[in-house]
Amino acid sequence: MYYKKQKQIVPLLILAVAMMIQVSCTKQEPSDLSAESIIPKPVSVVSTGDYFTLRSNTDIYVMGESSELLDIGHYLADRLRPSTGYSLNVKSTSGDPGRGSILLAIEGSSGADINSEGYELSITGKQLRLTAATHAGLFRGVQTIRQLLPARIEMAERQEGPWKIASGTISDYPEYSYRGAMLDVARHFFGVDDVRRFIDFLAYYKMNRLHLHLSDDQGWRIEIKSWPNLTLHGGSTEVGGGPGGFFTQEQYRAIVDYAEENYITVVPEIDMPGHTNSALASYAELNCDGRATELYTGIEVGFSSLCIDKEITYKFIDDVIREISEMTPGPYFHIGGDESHATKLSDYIPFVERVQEIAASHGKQCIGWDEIANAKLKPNSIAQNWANPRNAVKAVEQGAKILMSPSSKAYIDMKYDKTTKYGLQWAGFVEVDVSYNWDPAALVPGVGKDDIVGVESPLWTENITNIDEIEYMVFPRLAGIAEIGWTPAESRKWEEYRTRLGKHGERFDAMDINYYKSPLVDWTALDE
Ligand code: TNX
Repeated sequence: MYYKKQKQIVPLLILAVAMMIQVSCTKQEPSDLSAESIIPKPVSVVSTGDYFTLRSNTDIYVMGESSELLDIGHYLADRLRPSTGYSLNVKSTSGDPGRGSILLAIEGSSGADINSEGYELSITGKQLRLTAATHAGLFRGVQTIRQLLPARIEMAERQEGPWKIASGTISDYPEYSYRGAMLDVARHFFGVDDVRRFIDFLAYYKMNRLHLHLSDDQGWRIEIKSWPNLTLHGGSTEVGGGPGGFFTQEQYRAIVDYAEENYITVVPEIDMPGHTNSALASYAELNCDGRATELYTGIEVGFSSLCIDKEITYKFIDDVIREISEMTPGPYFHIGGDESHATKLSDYIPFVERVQEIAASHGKQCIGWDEIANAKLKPNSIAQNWANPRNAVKAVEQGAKILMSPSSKAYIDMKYDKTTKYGLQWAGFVEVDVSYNWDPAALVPGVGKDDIVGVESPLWTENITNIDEIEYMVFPRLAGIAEIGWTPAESRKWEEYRTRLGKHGERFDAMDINYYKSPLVDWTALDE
């Protein structure tokens, strides 16, 4: 084979030059929409061979006067302005704004109204038109627009154009309604700015749930006005003995608001009855023996338990769930329930049943780690499958739904391989292919697609201490989990995804994300 190639060296050279010209042309003038590397992969893409150009006089129009629509227009303009340097005015219109414009419109009858987050993007040489049945759908579609522009669009400094988008039509909607990630702010505390950046990451990959693990043995991270010592004392340290920290209620509200602007629902978790040492250290009366425990800065699990027999325990839980629920517009309250090794099963069961009722009395639907399936579940409770598939089956048999977070695939605190500096490895190494290559509906026999609300990747932070380390564990695995939640299983193939993911390397660079350059992927770097 090789020799033949050498004999044909001249025609090959011509071919190579022709291909180079073609490649540089496609870079300049993208003309094949279906060849773009969008993650999550859209349901349907039809290419028409032309392109739309974003110019200095391009304006963003929204159909009608709605302030929510205008906000989405401004969100798009704000993303595109720093790198293009264009003014990108956002205006209301009642009719077709014509040539050279971007138009965002709510259209109940749009082909993408299959569910509430679908959208349709129609790109011609003249106009870029994004329609959806809901604002959330438009917001998801805006992420597609960002990904169709050159990676440099994400840079904070002004870049050279041209800013071209291949023409065609994209019709898109998610496979699952719950697509999220969890951040453990209890083992190490992370402030509002770090959480905002985490939310930006979720939004870029069309995720819609942010689960915050707000309490654990090592720290209590959310101000509760009726139990102030929880944060004053219980929030004063973290793993390794650092200063810890906590969100004031005002800061928590700011996170909820920022998530809402990104059409992301916050899922607050207070882990119980185990993982509660920080509360037990803050209030002596929560302990069966009436004596406060010491603060804890190690990483063992399964040694603490709320006192199941004391009425004050339920007063405490009621106050905590009430105060957090009042600040949380989303429907969920996560009650934890994992690794309660210091609680007898005969105590655990009535405890979980009572806490579900307390959450319901504050208008919330319960999520809990899969162990909660040992108790009688309310029909709207959700069991988060992380460890024991038998618990998932038990939950489904009770009519409850499942959130899929299998630790050996979805845990983004697991090391990629033996060289990874951060994270744990009790569930095995989770390389990028391992975290991508699975189907939630084919994981547990007896748990099918209709039983599953979606997927979530938890980031536990026993040995993750700053945003750079968070980014390294999150990227690139988050993109793959997002695709599992959005794209139908039959459209997902690792070999094809791998190529698309490689192209996102330059987007990670442009966003200044510290990502893991997995050797399984050919990364495209940003040429600056
Ligand atoms: C198990 S996953 C836990 C957490 C740890 C995690 C570390 C789960 C529900 N419980 O307490 O942080 O392992 O990977």
